[in-house]
Amino acid sequence: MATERTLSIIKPDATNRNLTGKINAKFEDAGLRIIAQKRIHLTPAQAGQFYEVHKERPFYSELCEFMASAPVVVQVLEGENAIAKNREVMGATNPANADEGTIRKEFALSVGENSVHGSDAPETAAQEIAFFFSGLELVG
Ligand code: RTP
Ligand code: MG
Repeated sequence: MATERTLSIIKPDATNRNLTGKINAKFEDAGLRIIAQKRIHLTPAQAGQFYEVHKERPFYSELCEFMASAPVVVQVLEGENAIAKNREVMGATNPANADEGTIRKEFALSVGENSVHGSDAPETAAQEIAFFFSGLELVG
């Protein structure tokens, strides 16, 4: 098994409800190490750039507006199979379909306001990490 890094975002619905610590505990309990973390308030344009791959999807403008509506916590998680493991801990995109014990089952409000983002593949993880962090900020 390979040690991987993945980009995680604690979204506005979760920072608004002071859930950062509870969400981080789930990552750490699953063996994911938080090797970089910062709280930022995205502009709609920055959110749009981050989610560029979704720009043709019907929910794109709603998603960008939501991601810029309040601060987010961006972080890099490291561990064995970190990308898949993080997605397992997050649960399904729509909380109605998420398994018991997952972040989205416990905390998400809706398919849009679903508390967390996680990269979906090694290439996107590398791009998304570089979007928010310099190499010096990653302390493994
Ligand atoms: P993420 O990228 O945030 O980790 O989530 P994901 O892979 O599970 O979902 P994805 O299909 O990549 O969608 C990105 C985010 O867009 C919002 N969304 N809204 N209203 C809708 O039908 C809808 N579908 C997706 C969610 O916030 C989702 O996480
Ligand atoms: Mg995705």
